[in-house]
Amino acid sequence: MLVDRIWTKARLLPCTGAGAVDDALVASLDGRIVYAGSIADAPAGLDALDVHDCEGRWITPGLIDCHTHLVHGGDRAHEFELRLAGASYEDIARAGGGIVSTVAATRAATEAELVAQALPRLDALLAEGVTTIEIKSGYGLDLANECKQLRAARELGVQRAVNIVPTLLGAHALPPEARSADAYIDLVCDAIIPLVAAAGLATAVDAFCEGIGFTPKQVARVFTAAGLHGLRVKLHADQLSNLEGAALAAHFGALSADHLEHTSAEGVAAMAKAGTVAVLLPGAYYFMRETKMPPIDALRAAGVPLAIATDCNPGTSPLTSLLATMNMAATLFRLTVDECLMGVTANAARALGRDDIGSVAPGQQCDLAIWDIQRPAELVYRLGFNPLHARIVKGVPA
Ligand code: DI6
Ligand code: FE
Repeated sequence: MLVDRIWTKARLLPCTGAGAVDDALVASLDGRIVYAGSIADAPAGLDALDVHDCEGRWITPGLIDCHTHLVHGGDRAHEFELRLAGASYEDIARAGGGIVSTVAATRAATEAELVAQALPRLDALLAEGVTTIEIKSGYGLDLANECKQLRAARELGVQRAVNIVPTLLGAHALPPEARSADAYIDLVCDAIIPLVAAAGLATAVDAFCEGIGFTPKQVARVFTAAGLHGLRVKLHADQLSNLEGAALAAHFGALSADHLEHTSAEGVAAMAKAGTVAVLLPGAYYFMRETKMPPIDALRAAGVPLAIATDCNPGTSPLTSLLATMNMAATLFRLTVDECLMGVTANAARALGRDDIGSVAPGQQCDLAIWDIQRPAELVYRLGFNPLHARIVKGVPA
């Protein structure tokens, strides 16, 4: 059988649930994996014009950052200084800073400017083996500007070899011109969701369920509208307080509930029942100097899949390293190495509703990361060191 490319003499961490394979080979044809396993078991006659000798390096699935706010105008370095001087995130938000200041900068930027500002952040992630990134809107907060942000996200996938998964986060914050939160939710449900769905600009709808965000009732309206327009849902849930966001997300069959620092036992049980993925965001926990950990043991015991992501955003997680995020998940949240690696591959794919990426197995899209390491734990263990050797997207070295 003649295929497009073969990577051979590798060690393979397939992230399928099966164990690592020594003396491994991966073959791709038309952007898909056609064989992944031991060299000895490969089909006889498997050949390609392009054969890469991996010299014992490790192959993992390309990494997936399943929760980011990568596209936005400006930064909030000054707000960081204010927080260092003692102001709280909520103080700053109530005083008109916080999310709303990023909204002003995002509205003022053109689509091309948003792309240009996001590219260095994107490149930092790609340099560490990321092949898929979820990108949320949520700094436009009106129809034109939410669409501008989502189009900028899509354009990033044209300018770089990466899969972009766009999410509409219309219900992120109250825009300054809104008459009331309910009036803004009307706009999200009646105008923004239908038009974004019709234009194919997003595959899921997210919301910020929080005292400084939207109430569970308002989120329920947003999720109902999303369902009517064929979009999946996910939720910023229980980050700063427990509004039973995890249970709400699960009730709507959410792909994921994210953050979860204050999630209750009922919330965990509801997620387990609904198959909702827990997306842990240790970067936000770190930058906010939180002390309340998500209920990791309970999530584990209930069998809720754990994903981890950067939450890259200008306010609470200005983080563009998924390797550092894995280290934080291990050090701060005590995830095992295996949980960290599944959290940025197979479980991250699941949090995005994708069954075609996140593992190295026949039929999967051929997105790979090849690493100069002796054992997978090295990807979690170091901080500020990048052992990426090569990144492959849809079967092509990127
Ligand atoms: N939770 C977060 O951590 C980010 N958004 C959200 O809903 C923060 C976004 C920001 O501060 O700009
Ligand atoms: Fe977020």
